[in-house]
Amino acid sequence: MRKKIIAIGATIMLIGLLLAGCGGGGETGSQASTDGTYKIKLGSPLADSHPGHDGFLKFKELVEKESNGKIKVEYFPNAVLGGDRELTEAVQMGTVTMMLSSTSPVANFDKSFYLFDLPFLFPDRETAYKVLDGPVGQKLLDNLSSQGIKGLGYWENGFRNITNSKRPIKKLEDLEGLKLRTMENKLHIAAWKQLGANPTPMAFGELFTALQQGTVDGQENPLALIVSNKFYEVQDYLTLSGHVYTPFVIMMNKDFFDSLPQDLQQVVLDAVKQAGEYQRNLIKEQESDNLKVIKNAGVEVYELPKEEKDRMRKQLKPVYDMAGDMIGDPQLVDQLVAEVEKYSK
Ligand code: KDG
Repeated sequence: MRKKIIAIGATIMLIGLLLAGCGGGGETGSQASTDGTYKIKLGSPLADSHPGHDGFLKFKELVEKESNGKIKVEYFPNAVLGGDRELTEAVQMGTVTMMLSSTSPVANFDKSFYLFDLPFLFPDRETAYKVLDGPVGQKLLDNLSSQGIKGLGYWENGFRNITNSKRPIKKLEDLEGLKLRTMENKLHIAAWKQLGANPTPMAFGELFTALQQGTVDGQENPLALIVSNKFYEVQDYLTLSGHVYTPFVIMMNKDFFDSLPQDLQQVVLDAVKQAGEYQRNLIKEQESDNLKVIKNAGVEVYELPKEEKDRMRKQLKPVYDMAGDMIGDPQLVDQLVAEVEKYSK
């Protein structure tokens, strides 16, 4: 009997050790270890061929150097720890310390994030940067704290473009009935319905297979993701529509961030900012090469004319009207629109 109890005890201890080693539930908040160092378990849903990966390598290098080795970053790219939703939940629980997500699925955690899902909002990426790095962007980051998340900053996902394997999309009517994968976001779904498409929300991790098997006709994403996840290999047409600008938001477990001494908090914030500038530049630099990769693979490429963008914007009026209610803060929408106007002059 005694032997049996000892064996059970040893098994429980072993499971505990394994869980701790895997960054399991016991690691919530991951405060300082006994030697005063901190470990950031960093998960990225991006492929290691995406500039977001270079951004995280830069973040790791900066944080480890500037903290004089007091912070160590253990980095897991290629969605090995999960996609946007799983990683956001893991960061809330503290089983993952830090991650990146498109802002659109984050609206399921804090509805103010629907703000960036308004189609044709930003005229160019410079305006987007100014708004994101200004008071409106900061307000949204602060809103995450009620979810147990510290919002650290924004990097670039980018302007989204439509790909599909049915037909060229040159005008609004061409979208009619197109089975289009969207992010899991009510505003995106409403917008695509309003434009006549048949939106199918789906996790990003399932998308390549869905396109390959024809479960959906198409999808929409920035060029960097179309290339790094090889969607161009299973799609025939690309329309440069730039219909919405999606940022990436960098998030950290709030208890972990709060447990850092102030100087190390600043090291983390500065590294996110610096690595973000680096990542934004890489995306810009690689844009024309990405387009070449897509064209060379035999994909037909179209530029959506301005008149068609204007027609789509007009068609989307009911969606803009309902956005205020979805976001639950009409003043914030007004502030955003005013900032966009101010910066885009
Ligand atoms: O790994 C990519 C994901 O982070 C995802 O957010 C990208 O924009 C995206 C999408 O379409 O899901």
